[in-house]
Amino acid sequence: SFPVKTSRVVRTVTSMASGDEGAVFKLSDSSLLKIVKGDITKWSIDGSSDAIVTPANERMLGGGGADGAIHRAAGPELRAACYQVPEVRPGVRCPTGEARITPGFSLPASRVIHSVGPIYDTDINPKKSLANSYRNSLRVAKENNIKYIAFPAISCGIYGYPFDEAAVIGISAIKEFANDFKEVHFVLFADDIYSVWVNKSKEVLQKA
Ligand code: AR6
Repeated sequence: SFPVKTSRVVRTVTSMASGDEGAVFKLSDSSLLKIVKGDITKWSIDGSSDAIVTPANERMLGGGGADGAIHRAAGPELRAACYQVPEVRPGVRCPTGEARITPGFSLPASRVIHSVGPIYDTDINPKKSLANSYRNSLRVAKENNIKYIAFPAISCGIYGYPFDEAAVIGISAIKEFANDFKEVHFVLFADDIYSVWVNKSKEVLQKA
């Protein structure tokens, strides 16, 4: 599922093939959830109906973590496109729990969906905010005819969300949109998060 465009990507494919192929679950008769280890900036299925989700902040002009990596890989046009997104109040382009869409520019994926998860320690209702972040990302994707979408573990890095609870919320939200996508992927950077996601998917979904 990773595009073979540069030597860096080839290495990703090689390590995937020699190690873990990921885990596949059924969302519906016509759609799958795939959980893979990897770098979401490299992900694409067809470059036209696919999108990656970036775990953004409310300003939406880039940052660290996955969002920083995505902005670097997309190139400066992504920040320029984000800058054009209207502010809903000073310094806020995307309130927590909401989502916005831009082109992917130099990324292999066609679009980027910017969504803001909760800061776990300060959000009044982090469960609700995280569920909203997933649901609104999926809703925006659906409205834009996206058929393949990849998520990272939103809020599970800098924003400090506990992995177990985040996994259940993410997987359950995706299940609500079971008929709207051909494939939904989680592209997870680290072994510990990957294991939590696979185990929680076994609880919430059927193995494909
Ligand atoms: N591919 C996939 N997953 C990644 C990648 C990657 N290339 N890089 C990191 N991760 P984080 P948050 C994982 O911190 O907690 C930014 O500054 C990472 O290991 O990226 O929602 C934004 O601008 C972790 O499991 O997002 C916001 O200010 C997961 O992605 C803030 O961070 C999410 O970690 C958002 O924090």
